[in-house]
Amino acid sequence: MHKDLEEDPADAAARVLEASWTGRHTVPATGLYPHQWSWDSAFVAIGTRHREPARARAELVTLLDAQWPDGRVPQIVYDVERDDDYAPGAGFWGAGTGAGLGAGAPSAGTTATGPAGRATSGLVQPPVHAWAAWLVHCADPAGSAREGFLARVYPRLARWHEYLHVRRTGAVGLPVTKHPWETGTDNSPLWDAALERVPPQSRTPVRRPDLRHAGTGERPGSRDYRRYYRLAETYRDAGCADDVPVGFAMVCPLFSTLLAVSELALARMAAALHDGGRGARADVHEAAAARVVAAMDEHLWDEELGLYVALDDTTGRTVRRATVNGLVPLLLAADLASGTTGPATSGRKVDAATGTTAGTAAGVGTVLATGRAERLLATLAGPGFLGGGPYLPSISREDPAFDPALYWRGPPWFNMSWLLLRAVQALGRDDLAARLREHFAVAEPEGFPEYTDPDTGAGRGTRQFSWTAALTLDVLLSKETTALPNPTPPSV
Ligand code: 2M8
Repeated sequence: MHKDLEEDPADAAARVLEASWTGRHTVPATGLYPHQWSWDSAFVAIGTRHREPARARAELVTLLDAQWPDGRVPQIVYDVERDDDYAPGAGFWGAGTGAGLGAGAPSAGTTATGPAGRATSGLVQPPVHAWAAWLVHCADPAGSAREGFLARVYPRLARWHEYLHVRRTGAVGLPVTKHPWETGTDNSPLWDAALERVPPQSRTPVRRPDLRHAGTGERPGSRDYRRYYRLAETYRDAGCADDVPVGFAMVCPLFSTLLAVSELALARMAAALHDGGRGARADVHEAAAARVVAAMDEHLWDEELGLYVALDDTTGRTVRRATVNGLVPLLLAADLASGTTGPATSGRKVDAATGTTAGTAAGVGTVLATGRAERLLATLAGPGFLGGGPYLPSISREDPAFDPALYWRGPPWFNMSWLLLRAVQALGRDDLAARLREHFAVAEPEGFPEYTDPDTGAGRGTRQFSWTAALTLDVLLSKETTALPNPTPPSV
């Protein structure tokens, strides 16, 4: 396009989202990912809320309409018309045929069943939804109130978290993922050792329509895919019941952090709904968040690496790899419960200037243990991450698996830059915030790629990727400096 005719980046981002909107939800990418994905929709709503708040609300409501009776929010809600374009498809889960798990099969023993009439995967994804719902509400409180949005989504989100707390909590009191697809960071080296134990054979033939849209050097290999299928088959054949071991049970610091932030978002919603006499209890959610963070602090912290690591719930051993997943807990270093960057009114105190925490009382606002925030900031600024190149890599440049092109094994992702941006903004670290914003400056020129090269910022994976566009829109338009802001006052 001629320079004079160049589009405003926010308009360009909004156009990507418009093009991927199906009328009920937004697809992550029209070619590679033609269905509704769980955490993608949450990130999409965070961006869409600025220009189309009603659409952002609809995005989340559509996803929650596919919630299973047991409370889980599925990884994928299939568009059965496009079942050949992505694998595994709805048929794999027995859905779309009217007889399978994702189509509301009758319950047998511990077998879980999907929502009637909806074709879904039986897996889940990281619980960023309640946080997204709160941000969506804050952007347009009047529209949200008109639609009764909070009252509509709060009970479903609370049941989703309850599913994670009750059915998915492992030996150390943290949520367990049953498949790399559940972590959202599928190909991360954090899952390598556990995946090695899974036989690389599946009964279902592996189809790879994804390779029509991205290079083989950018996507997981065929051996990994056979293991992915094998694991998914095992879980499916056990009726997606969570008391049957499937051979993969991993605790992830990213997943756990998002659960804690989302619990605090539920606490904000409960407080907002309380006036309406709906009986929602903020203190219950705050206590749940505090429990998750205390368990992370006790079981996932790696003093030598200076960040949080994953844990194999089967062996009880940590996976000592430095990845961006382990930096995301920095979100919990600011006082999220009060919605300010000042010291917490309860719990551990944070020094807003240094980001350090002090005190050890189990609190609900600022919850990371003493000194952790400072260490995390140093690791983020250090040679493995922002100190080693212009953009935030998905794993440390010092990790032996670091690969600048391979999906989740090096390339920077925009959702990770966004999560860390929110964290450092709340801690008043404008220097690091400016560094993270640089990633969003390449989004529009590179065609809103799925991820980028860590050194040049060149686009990788698919293009016109929805969460890249949505989070770019948020970075351009949001004035919030905390993860859990207060609702925008009506303009006069
Ligand atoms: C990627 O994961 C899917 C499986 O869920 C895949 O590789 O086919 C991941 O990047 C995941 O985080 C994302 O939600 C999904 C859709 O964008 O794609």
